[in-house]
Amino acid sequence: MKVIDLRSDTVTQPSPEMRQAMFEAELGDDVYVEDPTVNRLEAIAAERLGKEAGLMTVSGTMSNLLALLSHCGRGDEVIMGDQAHTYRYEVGGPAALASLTTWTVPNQRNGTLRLEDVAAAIRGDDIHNPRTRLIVIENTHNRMGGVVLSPEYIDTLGELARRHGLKLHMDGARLFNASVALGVDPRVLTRSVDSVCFCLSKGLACPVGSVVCGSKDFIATARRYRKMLGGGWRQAGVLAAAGLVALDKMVDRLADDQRTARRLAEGLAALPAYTVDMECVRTNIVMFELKDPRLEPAAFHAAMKARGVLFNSSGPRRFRLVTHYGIEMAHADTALAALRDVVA
Ligand code: TLP
Repeated sequence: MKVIDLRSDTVTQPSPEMRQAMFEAELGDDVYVEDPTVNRLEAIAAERLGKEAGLMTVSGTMSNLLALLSHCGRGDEVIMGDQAHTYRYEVGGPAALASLTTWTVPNQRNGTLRLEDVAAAIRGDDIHNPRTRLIVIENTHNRMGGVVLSPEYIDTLGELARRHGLKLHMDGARLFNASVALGVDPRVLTRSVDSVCFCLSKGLACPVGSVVCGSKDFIATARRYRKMLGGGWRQAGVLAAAGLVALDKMVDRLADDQRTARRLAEGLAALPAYTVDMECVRTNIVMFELKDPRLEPAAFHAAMKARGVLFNSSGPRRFRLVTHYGIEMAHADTALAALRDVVA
């Protein structure tokens, strides 16, 4: 039985071209900043996002942590969404490793933070308060279902941050999914942020890696913190080589993942056992609820697994499907047939 793995776009396997590039990669010691393949990837990534410099890291989690460490000092406060990956899924790193306090404001259905909520969360100049330093946004927004923040919204938030002397970081783990969905250059989405990271190992299908970008000074600081965290990784060009192929060949195909996700969402919406918020289906993520009260979520999940369809849960009766390189339309149709079958 062919397993249709919709748990995440992190499960993607590198393309044959990536494997070949990894095999042939020119290497050096990246702690000495001498790996030519890593250096090339960092320069190209920074250029694609309109920033001065880039730094390749192990993961999205590490890139976000480096951004928090580099923008903030011990005891400072960061404003982020209550559904942000940095708040929910990064193992408490901001508190445990960066000594930061977090003020969460509610993520709206479209992934935004309301400007008035952010403004109200900024601390006044009072000796009792921690200093607010940073705002974090996420684009696309994972828990809100892969929704996309618009350039206009990001620009307005950027102005608000600057007015209050704050920095703005974008967790752009799936930034290219956002730029493809909007049909805009990624720079349009990053022009108002001080730093941004994106993942190589999600829709771009690399085996490992993320790149964080920002000013030269910011990256110099992040590079020191990366070393401190044990992330100085020597001949990392074997991984960066896949990243170079990804930036060249894997960005445009993200539109296919969007179409496959749409097909899944429309198929689910047509079945009375499920609900899907179609307005939130914008990229490669589909969130749906199991409405049928006869089925226990655990039994439903197990029945789908037995039919070879894997996905993660995202709430008591809420589930997430993620499309990616390796998931074709035919797989979506097979998954839909199974979803129909288990509630028949
Ligand atoms: N997300 C993973 C899980 O951790 C939930 C997934 O399967 O979606 N930012 C965002 C918006 C993410 O979705 C993720 C990974 C990260 C950061 C962290 O990236 P990694 O896994 O490389 O540390």
